[in-house]
Amino acid sequence: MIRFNKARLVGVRLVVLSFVLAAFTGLSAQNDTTFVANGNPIIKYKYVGDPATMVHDGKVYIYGGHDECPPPNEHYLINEWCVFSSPDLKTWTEHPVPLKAKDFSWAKGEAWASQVIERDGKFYWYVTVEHKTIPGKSIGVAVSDSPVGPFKDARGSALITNDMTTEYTKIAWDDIDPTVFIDDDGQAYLCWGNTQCYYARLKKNMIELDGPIMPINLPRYTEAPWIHKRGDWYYLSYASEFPEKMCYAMSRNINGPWEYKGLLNELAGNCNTNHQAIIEFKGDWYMVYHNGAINPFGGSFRRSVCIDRLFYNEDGTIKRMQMTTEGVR
Ligand code: FUB
Repeated sequence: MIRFNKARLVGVRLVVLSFVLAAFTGLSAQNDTTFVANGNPIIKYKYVGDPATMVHDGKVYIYGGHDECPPPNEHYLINEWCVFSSPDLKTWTEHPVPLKAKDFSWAKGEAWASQVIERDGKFYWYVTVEHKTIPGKSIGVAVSDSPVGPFKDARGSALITNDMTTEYTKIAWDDIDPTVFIDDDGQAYLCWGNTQCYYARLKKNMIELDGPIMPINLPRYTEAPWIHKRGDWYYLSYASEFPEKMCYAMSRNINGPWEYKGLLNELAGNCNTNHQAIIEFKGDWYMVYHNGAINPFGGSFRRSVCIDRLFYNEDGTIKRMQMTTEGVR
């Protein structure tokens, strides 16, 4: 039998209370908070989903949405995005909340998936939000001089709205989950979509499209595209079916054709989405994703960020990732 003395009980209650406060009260991080990851999930004091990663100046940055839906409710309640940085994937710092969905004056709210990229010393954050006047989800872009913000709306209007893609699908939630990629020749691309995957060129200013929206047809595509490059291969990983598994395709050209290569990750534990990001850091490759593993409230709408190693075969294909509770360090 486990015996708690009074002081220990007070300590346990304080931990539980701070978790509940961080997770469900809508209180935003105000100061830097440093913690050491102890296996997966790496962030245990609040729920964060849809991790997007960036490596910059020797540090890994994770950007994700703060899942705030209190149990027993089961829906997305995400008002703000969070940012975490680490020099070694072990010691992490959460920085003050750098961006909220309502920082976009034209948005109703709903901070869904996003990604940050650096260009010429500025950081561009592509986000999914619900538009106030154009029904459906939209993609906006915010900018900052620092990877940890604060970020501000870079355009004053949405970059992508639902009415721009109705020739491909009539649903209101297809324009979500932006991923951004800058090719070796400096050309930037935005790729996104639910049900249908889209991509378009971005101008050098990173805040305007530079050409038409084009479809990418991928087998059993659901959402969450992520583009990365290794050697001469381009990789497009994505969530497939529902509940989601991660799949991927490869190409020698960013414009395709994309060849489907199969499963990258099985269903994430206790969560119907998986939302991956892939990075190379200090010579090793990692997949950052979410699951619903935190007891007792974790689940599809209270998600947690995990990191595991990714390994390639000689021919450039990727080995099936193994999700672990031990994590990477
Ligand atoms: O966080 C809301 C949605 O859940 C994201 O946009 C999808 O990728 C899924 O993870």
